Amino acid sequence: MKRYKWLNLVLAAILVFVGVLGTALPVAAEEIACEPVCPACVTFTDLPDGVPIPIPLYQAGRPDKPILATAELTYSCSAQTLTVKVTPKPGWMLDLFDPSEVWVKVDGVKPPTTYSWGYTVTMVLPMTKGSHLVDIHVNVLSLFGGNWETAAAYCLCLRPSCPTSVELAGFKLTPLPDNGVLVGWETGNEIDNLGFNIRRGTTNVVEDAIVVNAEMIESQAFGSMVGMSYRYEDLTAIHGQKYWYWLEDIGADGFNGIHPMGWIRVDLPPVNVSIEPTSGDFKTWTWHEFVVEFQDPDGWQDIKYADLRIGEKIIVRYRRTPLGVTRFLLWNPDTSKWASLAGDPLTRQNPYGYARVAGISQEGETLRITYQLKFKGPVMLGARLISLQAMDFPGMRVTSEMGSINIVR
Ligand SMILES: [Ca+2]
Repeated sequence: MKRYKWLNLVLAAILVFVGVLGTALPVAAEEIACEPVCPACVTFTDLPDGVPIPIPLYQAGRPDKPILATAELTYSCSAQTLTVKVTPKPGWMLDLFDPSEVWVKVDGVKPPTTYSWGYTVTMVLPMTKGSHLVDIHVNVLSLFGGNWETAAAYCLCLRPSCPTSVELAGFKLTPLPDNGVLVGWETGNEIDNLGFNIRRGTTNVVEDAIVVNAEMIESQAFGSMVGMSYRYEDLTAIHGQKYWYWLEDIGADGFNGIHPMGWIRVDLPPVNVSIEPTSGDFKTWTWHEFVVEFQDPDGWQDIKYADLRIGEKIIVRYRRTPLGVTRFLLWNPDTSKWASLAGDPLTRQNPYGYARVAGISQEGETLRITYQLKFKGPVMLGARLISLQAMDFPGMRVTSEMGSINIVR
C-alpha cells in the first residue's frame, strides 16, 4: 500500500506542475501507470462516482481473447466501495460448484467481500480512494458440453475520481496598500488535500485564469477533519484592474477541486486631505465657510461620496453616481433622511443648522468643495468634532477626525 501512496504523491506533484503551466481545467492525468507493467494492461484513469463502467474480461492466460463474461465496475466515493458485477456471455453460466474461485483482489489482497449470486454475481468490497491494481477472477461453465474456463481481468489499474474533500469555510479578497491582493481562505476539513493553487483571471472564465503562486501552497491540515486559515499575498495583481479569483485544491488522488472566490478591483482608498478651518470659535446664526478637499489615488472620479461632519448633527455629503451625476445632500439625524442641497442661493436646513454649496472644483486627483454652514443655537453650542469621511466605488472607506471647533453665541 505504501508504494501506491507514494505513487499518488508523484502523480499529484506532476498534476501541480501541469497546473502551473496553465492547462485547461479540470486537471486530470491522461493515464496512470500500472505496476508491475504488464503488456496487455487495461488501464483506466477514471471511475466516476456511482457511474457503472463496463470492462472486458479475458480467458485466463489469454489476454488476447476477451470472451466468456463481461464485468461492470461501480465506485462509491461516499462508501469507498467497489462493486463488481460479472455477467456470463450467452451460452455460459457462473460456476456455482466452486464459488471460491470467484474473487476480486485489490493490490494483491482479497478484501472482505459481499457476494450476491444469481445468473450474475455482484461483489462489493472496500477500496480506498487513490489508484489501485485490481484483479477479477471468475469461473464460467459452458451450457453446451461441460467446458469451463476461467475469466480474468488483466492488470486493471483503477482510480476513483472522487471530488477532493476540502470544505471551504470562507474566503476574503482584500486589496493591499500598494499593488496586490491579499487572498485569505479558511477550510472546514482537508481530507485528501495536498495543497492549493490560486487562480486569477481578468474574466469570469476559470479556463483563462493563471496560477499566481509559483509553488503549490501546501496544506497545513493534510488528512484532517479540522480546517485551517490561509493567507496568500498576490503581489502581481495590478492596481486599477478587476480580477476574478479561484481557489484550486490539489487532491491526493490527483483530482482537483475549483472554488470560485469572486472578484475584486485592486483599488486604493480615498484620502481625506484637508479642511479649512479646523479650529476656532464659530457664532451661531452666522454663515461660516468650510473648504474641504478629498483625493483618491485612483482619481477623484473614484469617490462615491465624501462627507463633512460637524459632530453628529451636521453632515453634508457630496455624492456621485457611476454615470458621473453629482448631488449634494444634508443629513437630518432626527428623521434619518437626506435632503437635496443645491448651490447658492438654495439653502437646506435640519434642526441643527443650514447648509449650502458655494463651490466645487476638481483638479487632478483632488476634489475641492466649499460649503457654507450656519449653526442653530442653542442646540449646537459647545465643542464639536470636525471629521471627514469618504468612500470610493469599490467600497474603500476612510474616516478622519480633522479637528474641533467651538460653537458660541
Ligand atoms: Ca479608490
